Amino acid sequence: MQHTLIILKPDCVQRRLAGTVLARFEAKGLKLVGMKLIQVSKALAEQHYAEHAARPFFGGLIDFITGGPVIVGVLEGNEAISVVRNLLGATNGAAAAPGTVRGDFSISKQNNLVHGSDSPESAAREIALWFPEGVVSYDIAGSTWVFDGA
Ligand code: IDP
Ligand code: MG
Repeated sequence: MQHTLIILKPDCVQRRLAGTVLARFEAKGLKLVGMKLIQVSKALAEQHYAEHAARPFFGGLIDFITGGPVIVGVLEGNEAISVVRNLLGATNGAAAAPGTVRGDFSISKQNNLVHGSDSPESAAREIALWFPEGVVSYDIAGSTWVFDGA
């Protein structure tokens, strides 16, 4: 089972699409093991997006992600990292495939609603950064109907 970090970005919260997006993750079979609504500090935003520090859009991206509260969470499930990335779709909402979160709800490169970790290394780094207190371990009754181990 993998863990992956999701961030429902300020546009998602402000557009009141958080429940809609979370419903898609739950319906897929992913389990929430961490979740909180927070106002992100500039320092945390810059750490999270450190790999993009030299990009021309970096300043705007930091303003965007700190421009309103976000809901940050950790999802658990079989192949959770790639499953979430596939549910999100391409970075540019205008090009993302219909049926994906970005393809259905975003028409922007920046305001694309949700972040998902892109690799096991990123997931480990991001979960430690956003959830230093750790996540919750629990069982969901009947989970073998969702994933049988194969
Ligand atoms: P990802 O979120 O699909 O992994 P990245 O390339 O890692 O995409 O970029 C991180 C975030 O930076 C994107 O989700 C988006 O919000 C923003 N971003 C990416 N490319 C651009 C751009 O060309 N202009 C403005 N914002 C961008
Ligand atoms: Mg990325």
